Amino acid sequence: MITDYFNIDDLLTEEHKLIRNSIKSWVDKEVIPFIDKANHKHEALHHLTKQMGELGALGSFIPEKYGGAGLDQIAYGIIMQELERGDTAIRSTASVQSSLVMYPIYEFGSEEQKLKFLPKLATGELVGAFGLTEPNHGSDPGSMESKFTDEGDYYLLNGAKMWITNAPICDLAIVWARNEEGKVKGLIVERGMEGFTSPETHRKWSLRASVTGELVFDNVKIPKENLLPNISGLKGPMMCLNSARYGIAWGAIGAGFDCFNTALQYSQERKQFKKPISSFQLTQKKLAEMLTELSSAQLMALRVGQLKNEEKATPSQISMVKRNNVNTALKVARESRQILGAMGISGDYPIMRHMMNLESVITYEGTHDIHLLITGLDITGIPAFK
Ligand code: TGC
Ligand code: FAD
Repeated sequence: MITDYFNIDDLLTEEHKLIRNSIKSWVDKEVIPFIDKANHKHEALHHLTKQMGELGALGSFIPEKYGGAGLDQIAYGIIMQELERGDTAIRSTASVQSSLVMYPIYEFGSEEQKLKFLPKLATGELVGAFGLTEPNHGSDPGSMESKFTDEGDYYLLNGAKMWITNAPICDLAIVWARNEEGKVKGLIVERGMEGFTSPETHRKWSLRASVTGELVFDNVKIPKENLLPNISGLKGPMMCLNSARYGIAWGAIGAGFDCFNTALQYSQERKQFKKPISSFQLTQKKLAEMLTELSSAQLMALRVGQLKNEEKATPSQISMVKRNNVNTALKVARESRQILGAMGISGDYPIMRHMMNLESVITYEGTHDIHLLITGLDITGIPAFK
């Protein structure tokens, strides 16, 4: 098995390595033996969320005062990498909870909101969701239609969000909607509020061990203390996305290496024409190119992590690494599947499952093309998406 061609371990702290080993052992024991069946049955492994809380994998970068683990950004990345080696669905739950629910409450919330929600989100006692995408607005969230009005004692929320990870099972959702002045604001919508429903989206061929759904608001009364007070504008959800996209860049490495190592081992064992298929030049070309691209993805993720630790990472750098690393993992999954021949489509191996999952990852948190255009804007100063 090869996972570190450039001795990146030498750049990690002992704490980083300990964290990686503990998440890796947990994934080997609690995720890998059960995940193929969960995908076939289109069922989520909900009981894993609390276990991730015990491991410190929910809100790892949130200060300990609020129940987080108080770890740095590289530790967060390593956690996402190891979780996604198991399955994207597991990493998705951890990234939504950490970057899209705990992060906005921590960055934009009142002290009361932080104390009320963060410790229970950190343990997994509460499950959160993040509502930005709408039926008519995916890549262009700035045109969102969800809105709320000030009714004196409370806000009245109307609208709908679509394709929301963990919507059907969430206890609370961070929902982005416009106020009467047209400003985008964040609201904490809690399960049980009248008029709030969250139907499940069925028949997915990707992320089958994750629950996806809608968030529907029909005259939902939101207590005024549930408005996130310290943010206004699209910048709010976009800052959350910076954190989640960074984690995804690491997560993709985990899925990619799982495919690569499966293909490497298979190619050494499988014989055709009386020789291991790893001895053929075309197989070696595939393996060499995959390892080159995965190593480059690792180095990019680590560097963005260092910049994030110094609060210097730009949104465009994060877009570039999310796009590059997810695309790399998807290409590696496709090449690895070919090395296994027919066996590549079997649930006996993880490759096809990772490939199908990565087809969502290349779309969510900003599509492959939107991230390219963000880089284009950064280079030229011209937004080509408008
Ligand atoms: P634009 O006019 O460029 O910006 C509006 C305001 O937002 C600010 N901003 C950012 N701030 C921080 N970080 C970023 N990355 C930011 N991007 C924009 C910007 O400075 C401006 O602020 P201000 O103060 O001047 O008003 O916005 P636009 O409407 O032109 O859109 C730009 C675009 C297309 C790049 C952006 O909207 C985009 O990235 N679209 C993709 C949407 C997306 O990623 N959706 C993800 C939904 S969540 C999800 O998929 C979760 S999956 C989770 C899982 O299961 O793991
Ligand atoms: P569209 O925006 O309609 O794009 C369709 C195609 O058009 C894409 O190829 C896109 O690149 C292209 N395109 C769009 N605009 C341009 C342009 N200007 N120039 C060039 N090409 C363009 N959202 C949340 O808010 N919360 C979640 O928890 C969440 N979880 C998700 C889970 C899953 C499994 C999936 C699949 C999605 C999830 N999403 C979530 C939604 C996700 O963020 C959106 O699907 C994504 O942002 C793209 O939006 P869209 O699907 O509406 O595609």
